[in-house]
Amino acid sequence: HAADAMHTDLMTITRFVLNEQSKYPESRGDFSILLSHIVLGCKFVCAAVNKAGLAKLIGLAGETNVQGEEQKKLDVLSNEVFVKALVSSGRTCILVSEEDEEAIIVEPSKRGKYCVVFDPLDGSSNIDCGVSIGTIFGIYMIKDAGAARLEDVLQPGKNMVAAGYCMYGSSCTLVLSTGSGVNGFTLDPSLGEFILTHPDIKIPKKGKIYSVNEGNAKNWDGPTAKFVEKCKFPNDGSPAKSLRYIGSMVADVHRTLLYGGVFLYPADKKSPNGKLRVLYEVFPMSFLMEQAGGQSFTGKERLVLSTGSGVNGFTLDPSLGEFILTHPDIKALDLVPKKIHERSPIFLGSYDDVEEIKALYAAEE
Ligand code: AHM
Ligand code: MG
Repeated sequence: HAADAMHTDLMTITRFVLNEQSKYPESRGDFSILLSHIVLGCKFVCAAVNKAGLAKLIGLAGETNVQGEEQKKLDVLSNEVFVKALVSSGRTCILVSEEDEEAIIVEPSKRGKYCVVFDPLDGSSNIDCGVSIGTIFGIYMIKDAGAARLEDVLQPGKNMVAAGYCMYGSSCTLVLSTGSGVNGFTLDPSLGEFILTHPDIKIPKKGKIYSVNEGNAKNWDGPTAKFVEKCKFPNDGSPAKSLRYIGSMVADVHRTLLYGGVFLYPADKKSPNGKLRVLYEVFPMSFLMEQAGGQSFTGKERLVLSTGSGVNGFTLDPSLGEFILTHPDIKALDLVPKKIHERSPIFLGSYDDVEEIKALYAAEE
């Protein structure tokens, strides 16, 4: 039986990635080694998150630990674990973490060709009430690890070789793309292994859900406001969409990926660049969305015109007095970040729904 085979032929994440890599004869297994260190970090954070409530109780009883130190905050602890796991893999040269102001340039003796950008524990304001939180990561590869420079991570998201997230929810789920589709793995706690449970994830072409912090509505720009209005009061006979917003990007994006719909963190008057960070939030999630057949848009490009077949970007050439096509089909993954902690507005999800948002921004010009 197929079901029996599923239970006895376990496709672990390690086996899956080794299989994928074997398609490239030049591959020396570096990526698999790097990934196994990321997976270790995820397992550690998963265990720590599950014990968080308990640790608090123990902390209350014992006040401080043996060394007389206060309990480390979970996001600080997660960052330390990931940084150490990534450096000790011997496969990284530059690390950018949401928790660290500066990029970490790995010491020469431990360097490898990968740059990893990550948010070790996103949504940490949700920890104390037990809501799902997650780790987000993106991976770039450079040619010469010896000459690693900060510019090597200031690259558009489309140059990433892999991206993923791990969600610490009712189960622990790791979603990964190495550039050929998206696959989801669930941690089997009894084995301590991530098992392939969601092969080849494809986002529905159109969804029934929108996900946004509507408390910011008074500060939204026109196209964002129009889009959300349309979700609630569609004027084309389609049914109204449901609103789901957890306030934890990994959980909101995970639901969007599986059920379809859109997730947006738009610009507003108070935060003209939105809230989410380009390198380790916007890029990895956009990469996964595109790989799953959805799309991702920043809404930020001002010079956008509709040509009837989708949306294209044109820039006015003042010497010619003509609009020249410069950004065919503007995508979030085309952004080139200038700073490691740069922010951008983001609209991502089902292909058709994002297409609607793009059209509203195009009509604005
Ligand atoms: P954080 O990095 O400080 O945890 O903030 C990021 C989180 C995302 O997980 C989530 O999508 C967003 O902030 C929610 O923001 P808001 O509370 O403004 O809706
Ligand atoms: Mg974050």
